[in-house]
Amino acid sequence: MSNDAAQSPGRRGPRLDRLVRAGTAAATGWAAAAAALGAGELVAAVTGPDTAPVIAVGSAAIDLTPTALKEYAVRTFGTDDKAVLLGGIHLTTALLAALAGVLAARRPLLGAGVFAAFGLLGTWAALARPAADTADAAPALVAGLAGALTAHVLARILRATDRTAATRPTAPGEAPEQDGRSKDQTAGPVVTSRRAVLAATGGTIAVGALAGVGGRSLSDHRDGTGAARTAVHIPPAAAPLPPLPTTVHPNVPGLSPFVTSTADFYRVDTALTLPRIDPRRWALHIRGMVDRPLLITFDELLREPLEELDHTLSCVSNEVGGPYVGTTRWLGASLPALLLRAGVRPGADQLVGRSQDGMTIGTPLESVLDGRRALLAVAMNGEALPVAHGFPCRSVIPGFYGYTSATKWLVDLNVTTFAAYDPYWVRRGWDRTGTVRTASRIEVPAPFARVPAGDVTIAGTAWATHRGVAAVEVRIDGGSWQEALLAADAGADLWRQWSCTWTGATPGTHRIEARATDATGSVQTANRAAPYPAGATGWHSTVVTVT
Ligand SMILES: Nc1nc2c(c(=O)[nH]1)N[C@H]1C(S)=C(S)[C@@H](COP(=O)(O)O)O[C@H]1N2
Ligand SMILES: [Mo]
Repeated sequence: MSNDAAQSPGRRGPRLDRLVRAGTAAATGWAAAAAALGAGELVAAVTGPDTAPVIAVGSAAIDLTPTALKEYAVRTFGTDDKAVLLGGIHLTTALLAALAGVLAARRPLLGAGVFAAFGLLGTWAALARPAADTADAAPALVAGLAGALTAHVLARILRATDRTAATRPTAPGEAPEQDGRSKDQTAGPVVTSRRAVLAATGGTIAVGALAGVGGRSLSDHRDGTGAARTAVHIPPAAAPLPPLPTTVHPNVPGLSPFVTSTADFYRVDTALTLPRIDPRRWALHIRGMVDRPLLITFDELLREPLEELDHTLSCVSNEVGGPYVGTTRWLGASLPALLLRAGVRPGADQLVGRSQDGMTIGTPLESVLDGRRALLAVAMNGEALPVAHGFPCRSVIPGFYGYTSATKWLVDLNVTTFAAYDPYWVRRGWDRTGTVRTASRIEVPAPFARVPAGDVTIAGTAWATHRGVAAVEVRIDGGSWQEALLAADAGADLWRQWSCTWTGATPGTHRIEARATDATGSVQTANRAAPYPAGATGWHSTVVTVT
């Protein structure tokens, strides 16, 4: 090597040069990832949005996540848990893609291999979905191929540039012409080809992003669920319920409304992309231990006499005092009536609902058939179910948490036994019955509120779904219990709101506690238990400052 070559392009050159080169290599990795994800989205426009590689991997991650971590995620991120998961997957992808790019710059085949391997991982994830078919493998396979190819090509361009940079100054014949006195001239062609690499990289990223966005909007466009939902005409109930009396709600500012608006209704599920179901193609199987298996289309379901049910749905993952609970007027066909028509055979003790995306939810059959009103619901609050809440049909069975009763996007009902089948959450260690535990929540004053001394209004909501709430008591700073005033009782399947006056509140920090008694006479336990495995227990408490 000539002296010029060793020195060029300057003393701190080699290190800076290596850094720039690594950065460029990392960028080629990102370009390959963009190409891969873009290609995956394009193919997913045909095979369905939930088969796109990131979504498929995310869904597999949700199913594989240990229960403790899932609980932590729900507790920490609430309804944002999915956004956090997707963010994490994208960040990990970006890091790994950068590493793969750097690797590819040394060994193009190895770098390409990393993308191929991730393509296979995505393929496995897509096929591992409970409702997967073979075509679902396509997006990740194509993504892996696109990523590997792009990584390989870009790495070779990068290496070609390196060779130009390394060889040009040492070429004996060229050195005087190219080099002359100026090092800038040496750098000239090198910089130009670096630019070529960057242009190729940037171009690929742009094309990948375009393909991704295009693929997404294509699948949104292809999906007619929104229009189909708007077109659905839900008939009225055969015997409509009277409106709820206004006396169910104590008129206390800050207290949640008695009926939860659909927009405010909590959403909990494992679906990274919402299942899109065309009601014209939807049908529900009722099968298993029955004399006459049924297959019911959506039109047939709507021709059943529809019933209304005022009901408070709650989630087993709700912490004491938490937000995952809501009250709505459901409308749907009678679930017990359809089960009787199918003819349940003796010995069956579990009813397992399965959703279009493969979720399974099991309910004690005896409870479904004990005379309580239970629905195959098609509407809430007077409108067709929103897609997020199970359109076109979900089950609603009072008395149980959502995870053992309220299958959204329901397509199959299997009459079976507890011995024969463990549904999704039971396989993860959750209680197989999922009876709603008695709960009371202090809503007014808000936690850490500052309130003026004197008489302070306390109000909240209590529920013991299907048993009903008989009493709520409140105490201050561990003193004696004071009975709260219960608002009107609208039925055992509904929560009950309450209020009371704390007279003579004195300045300082105080703790308010509340406990409910259900209609069986059982007082809510003080023992604090976490949601896992059968629902949180313990009294809700709020700390306020009286000024
Ligand atoms: N298909 C499907 N149905 C599901 C779930 C789910 O993950 N997938 N989650 C269940 C749980 S845990 C609850 S609490 C309720 C929540 O219903 P919502 O989102 O309409 O409030 O849906 C239940 N039904
Ligand atoms: Mo839940």
